[in-house]
Amino acid sequence: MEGSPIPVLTVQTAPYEDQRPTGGGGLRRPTGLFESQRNYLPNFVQSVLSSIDLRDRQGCTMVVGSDGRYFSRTAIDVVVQMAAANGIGRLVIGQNGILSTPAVSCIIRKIKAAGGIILTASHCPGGPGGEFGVKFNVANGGGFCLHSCCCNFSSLEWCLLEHFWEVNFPHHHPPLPSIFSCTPFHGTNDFTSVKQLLYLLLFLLILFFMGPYVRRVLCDELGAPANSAINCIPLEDFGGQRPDPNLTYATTLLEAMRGGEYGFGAAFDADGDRYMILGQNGFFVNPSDSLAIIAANLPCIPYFHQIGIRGFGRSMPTSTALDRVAKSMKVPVYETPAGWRWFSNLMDSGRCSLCGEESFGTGSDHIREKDGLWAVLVWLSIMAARKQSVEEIVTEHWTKFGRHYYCRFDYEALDPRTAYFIMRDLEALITDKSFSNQQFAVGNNVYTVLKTDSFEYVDPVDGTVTKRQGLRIIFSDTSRLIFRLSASSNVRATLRIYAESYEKDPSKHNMEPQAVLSPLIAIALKISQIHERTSRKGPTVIT
Ligand code: G16
Repeated sequence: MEGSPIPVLTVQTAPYEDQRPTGGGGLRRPTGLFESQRNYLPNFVQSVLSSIDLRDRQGCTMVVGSDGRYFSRTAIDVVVQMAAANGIGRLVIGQNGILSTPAVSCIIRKIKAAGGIILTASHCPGGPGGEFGVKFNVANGGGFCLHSCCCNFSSLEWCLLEHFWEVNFPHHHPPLPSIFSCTPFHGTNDFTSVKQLLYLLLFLLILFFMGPYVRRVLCDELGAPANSAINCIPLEDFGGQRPDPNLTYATTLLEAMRGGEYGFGAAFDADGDRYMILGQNGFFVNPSDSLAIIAANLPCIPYFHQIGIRGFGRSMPTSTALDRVAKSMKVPVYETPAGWRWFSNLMDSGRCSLCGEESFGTGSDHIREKDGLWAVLVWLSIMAARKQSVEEIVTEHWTKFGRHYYCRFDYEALDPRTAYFIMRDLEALITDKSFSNQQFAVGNNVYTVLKTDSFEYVDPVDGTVTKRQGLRIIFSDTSRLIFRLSASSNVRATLRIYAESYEKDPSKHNMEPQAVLSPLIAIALKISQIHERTSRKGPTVIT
């Protein structure tokens, strides 16, 4: 076997129209499509591999990991065989095929790989009836959006490799699949005080495939009791649960925390980039608040002593709570379109130290992905440094900066044409001159339109202009309504409505977000006519 060339097999194929890039970071579809459509996965993998310049591809190293969901092993087989035929020199694969998205980003950077392929559908359900997906990260560790190459080839090349799961290939040429421990590097902190805290604080983490990471980092290294981590064994169907860390789907955690026994609770999504934090009695930390609170407490985190705080980033729909903190710290804030990849340029150019999105993602420039476990470790560090509970930290933050009430309504699985026309008509309405200064009276509230636009992002690093990233209505009291179409949804469309309002008065900080935001939501429903036009009675998910 040593040094022997591996025969390459050429297979004819035809493009899939639905794999053309739509602006999302990768491909996410029902698992059944990957299983039943000929070459559905190989076509996309070929697009990914072809997007790497031939000179960079020959003999390079790539990282491969999955969230362990159903079809992952089959998919890794495909990736390995196609990588071999496409000249990749070495593949670094997670143990049992598992690596979280932040771990892939971290490993790519540490070992200077050309890129990585992550087999995950993130927070979407797994199993044969669930979803599957492929993401591609490039040499800086950040996610990449394929532009055009999905349909530019008519054949695929394979190397027929067998048994690479079991066999070590020390001298094989090419490739060298090396199995990598899936629990690397979380070294951005000093955890002495967190260790002390974990002896005092009963906490509960709900995990899907994050078990290996949590066991190693939180239980083995930091001494959290083993029984504080639940759902630790990676399952192909996530035990029938949806691995989506929010109040709608992480109900097991919510119920357990409501019992009052535990002081800290966290949930992750399947690929470990999203997280949700709950305090005792189920106290919910809104992700936009979490970002602002982490920003305000960065001096508790030793990593930021070393590198300094250069700037903050948030996606446009994320609440402006971060902006108040940034102003007080005299740190710039970059407002980007939704999606983590927009932060990459900012971090690569040294402009951004911490960033986040309302969709339960926070991270820093230690890697180029959002990092759920990192965010949990930061929260534990803040609690240890301040010797306060989750609720005390959040309410003190509101008292100091004011509270940004926030919620998001998702209308999922809409007919794409209907969703498109709703957005088109809404854009025409709100960008019409007659809409500015318009007043909306709802109950005792009157909202005056201050500014409207279709959000456009000018990348401060390379000057690239990206248009039509969501419709924004900003009212004179700084309340905001945002409408956008999801870029990561399936063949059906998802329309999201985001509502935000600001309350400075601490005596009004204990209200239910949906009650506070109901007048704004009423305006959103009225101007979009979404219920009338979709025959829906309400959103599918509220976060
Ligand atoms: C959604 C969220 C974005 C997020 C993206 C990818 O996009 O709104 O904030 O960046 O998912 O998340 P993940 O990496 O966990 O799959 P969209 O376009 O559907 O709103």
